[in-house]
Amino acid sequence: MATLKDFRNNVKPNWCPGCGDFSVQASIQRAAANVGLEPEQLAIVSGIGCSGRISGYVNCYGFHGIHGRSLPIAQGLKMANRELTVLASGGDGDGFAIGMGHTVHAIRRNIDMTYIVMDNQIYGLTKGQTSPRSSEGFKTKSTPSGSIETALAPLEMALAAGATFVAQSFSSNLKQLTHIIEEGMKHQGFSLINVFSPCVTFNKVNTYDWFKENIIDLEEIPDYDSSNRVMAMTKLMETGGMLTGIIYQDKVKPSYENLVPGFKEEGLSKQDMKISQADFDKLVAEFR
Ligand SMILES: Cc1ncc(C[n+]2csc(CCOP(=O)(O)OP(=O)(O)O)c2C)c(N)n1
Ligand code: SF4
Repeated sequence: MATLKDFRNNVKPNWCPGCGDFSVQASIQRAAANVGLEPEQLAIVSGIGCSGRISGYVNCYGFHGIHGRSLPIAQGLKMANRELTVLASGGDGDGFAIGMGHTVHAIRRNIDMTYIVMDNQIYGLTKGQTSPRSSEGFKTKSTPSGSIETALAPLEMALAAGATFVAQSFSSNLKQLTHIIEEGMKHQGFSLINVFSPCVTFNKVNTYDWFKENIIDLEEIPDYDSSNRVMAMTKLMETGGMLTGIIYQDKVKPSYENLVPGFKEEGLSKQDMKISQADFDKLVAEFR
């Protein structure tokens, strides 16, 4: 059985020292080993951004896509081979700005995969512009007088779009993050995991200390019921979206692929895809 070591490769991440993305990488590797995967059973598809590099830093199948497009690729991959455990990942810019259309529809489509957003509330790779997650008043080179736009509330957005698994964690909490990724991998449907993953180089406001002061863990909320969508929405709104933990999970709704009639359990690579001459001729005849 594979261990954590088997999910490590010899590529040295070029993230800045202290970047939150290191912990996300470590948590994915731990979670994959803990749920009993082998490297060849896992695929990570990423977008563009500092966070997007993660697909090259884990020993498994990796696909570094284009900006905002990790989800179409990941969904295609899962539909082509449902035996694979598929992770999509990227930054808040990748998923909530250019890729937002894909994010909303992937959530409501509910294909069985896990989407990890490394949310640093800024564009890191392009050297620090305002993102849809930046707070009002946030000053960067692109908003020198402070952002006048409302920050996106991704988890409320996900609930409204019909998400079946909504969770949030923090890079500093490796234990919780690993557990949530494991649960996301095990969930039968689309799981969204937003991770507060500080950019130590360009975001001097939403720092590790800032998150520590502002995060509210679900364990602090008495009688919280993660199967109650209305409670999830209410608590998120009451806490300004700063909740961490598994905020909502619908364990009943079948995933997309389980609703497709005749969709084969076995990956395409293992199926006999040959078509007989008779069937081929019949098909061609339909277009005459
Ligand atoms: C189509 C397209 N538009 C813009 C860019 C430039 N670009 C690259 S990464 C990025 C944003 C990075 O921010 P985020 O997705 O939050 O990831 P981070 O670097 O913070 O991890 C942008 C705008 C691009 N590569 N492709
Ligand atoms: S610029 Fe920010 S997000 Fe990018 S590697 Fe450095 S700390 Fe991480």
